Amino acid sequence: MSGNRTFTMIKPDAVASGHIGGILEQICASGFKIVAMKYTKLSAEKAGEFYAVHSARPFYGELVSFMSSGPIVAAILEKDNAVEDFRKLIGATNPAEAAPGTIRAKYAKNIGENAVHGSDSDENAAIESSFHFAGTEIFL
Ligand code: IDP
Ligand code: MG
Repeated sequence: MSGNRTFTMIKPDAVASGHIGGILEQICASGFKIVAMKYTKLSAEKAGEFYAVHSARPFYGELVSFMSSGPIVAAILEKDNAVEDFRKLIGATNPAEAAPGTIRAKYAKNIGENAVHGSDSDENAAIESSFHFAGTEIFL
């Protein structure tokens, strides 16, 4: 059975462009409940750790530098089938391929600066949530 939580970040490009409100509005209107949230900034070291799974990819350096370039909003979201439904809501990694109306189609600049993160599995949702939040920062 699939889990009911996922983890997201509004990335530095979307924060800098003033889209925090629009993105959170769309997330909530799509049936997700925010159970944890913070406005924060990743150091290059923390961004590198978060994306360690991509360390062999050619874009890793660029990704780490982008994700530590400015503040982000990190959040844990709750909904039935959260991981899959949220990936649908954000759209494809490359906004040129993202379905119309998805968050990335509306707000992403390009394949790197693509507005939002969404966990790709229940296991990673749990790992990523505990990377950013203590148990005392999660409210049901
Ligand atoms: P996802 O965010 O849709 O799960 P992943 O393949 O897990 O996509 O890649 C993680 C992040 O790395 C992407 O969201 C994007 O910011 C960045 N990224 C992925 N592919 C590229 C690329 O080809 N060039 C630059 N950045 C990329
Ligand atoms: Mg991914």
